[in-house]
Amino acid sequence: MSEKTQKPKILVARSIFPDILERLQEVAEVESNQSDRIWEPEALRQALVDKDAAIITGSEPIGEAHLKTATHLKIISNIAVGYNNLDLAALKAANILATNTPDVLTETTADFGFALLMATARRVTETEHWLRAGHWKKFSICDTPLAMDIHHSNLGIMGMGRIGQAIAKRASGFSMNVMYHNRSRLSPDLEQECGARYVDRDTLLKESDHIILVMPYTPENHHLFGEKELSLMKPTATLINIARGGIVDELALAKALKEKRIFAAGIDVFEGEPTVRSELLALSNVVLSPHIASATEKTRRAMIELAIKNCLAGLAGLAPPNLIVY
Ligand code: 8YV
Repeated sequence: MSEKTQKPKILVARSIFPDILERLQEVAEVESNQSDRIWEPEALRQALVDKDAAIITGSEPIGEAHLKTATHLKIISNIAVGYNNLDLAALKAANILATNTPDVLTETTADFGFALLMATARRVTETEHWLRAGHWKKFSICDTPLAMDIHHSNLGIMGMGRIGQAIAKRASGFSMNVMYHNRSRLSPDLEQECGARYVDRDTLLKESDHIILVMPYTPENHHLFGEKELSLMKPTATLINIARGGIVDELALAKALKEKRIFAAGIDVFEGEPTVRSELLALSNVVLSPHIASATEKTRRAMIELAIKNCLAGLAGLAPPNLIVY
């Protein structure tokens, strides 16, 4: 705490809506980053030295090196549901709480997953580029870029948490046959509610017409989708990733797309984001988006509000609503 003001010192690592920042400034001494500059690890370490709390995003990795000099730090509040940017063992060792922002982004993220799936399978962006490039000279029944169907197709959901379940519910409106794979199986009631059946991973890979990745990124599933997994997919299948870039071996994916061993991919998250591999940029059968699955104003506001609520609760010695248990 700052002795002069008795207000807690909080780092807000990325730009947030000015009205929300102003409200936070009434109760805290805030170091903000409204210019959204990218943090070098050392600059982030220094910024944390005198802070009681930090509100960060998935783009700010926090590890032991940041924490050893952050002697006042009580809580790290992530503006994200995913928290693979946090070294939980280091946080635990330093007795620092961590929180995330689940629920408020579930439906928005599921909407986008579906949008990306549809854009990819129906070649929405690719055909728009084709039109803009002046290739549309005549109407043609079969000499037009032809797509893959969504309705009555097999959807495979990898990761059946809140977002996976929300995607499954949307799929029933398209009469899709939904299968899922997850660390643990849902209860029979929940499976019925989602209209989804549990299958092993290879069955999902082999039988799906569209696969969507929505599982958390952990060291165990790093490059889980590589050469071997892609080779099990149908040549007509699409792969959609709204989880984390590191789950897919991007070079293997680019090769499979180039050689038309799978039909297309829709990718919202990248291993080295915001840098996107030239191998992916060069392809037309991939829809690329800049990590925007949760990016509606309403949802981003809700995520920031929740991150602040978590942060202030932790600072007040109360249990934050979205404490990450480790
Ligand atoms: C975040 C996300 O906006 O919540 C997540 O895990 O991937 C996105 O909704 C992004 O990670 C910024 O923190």
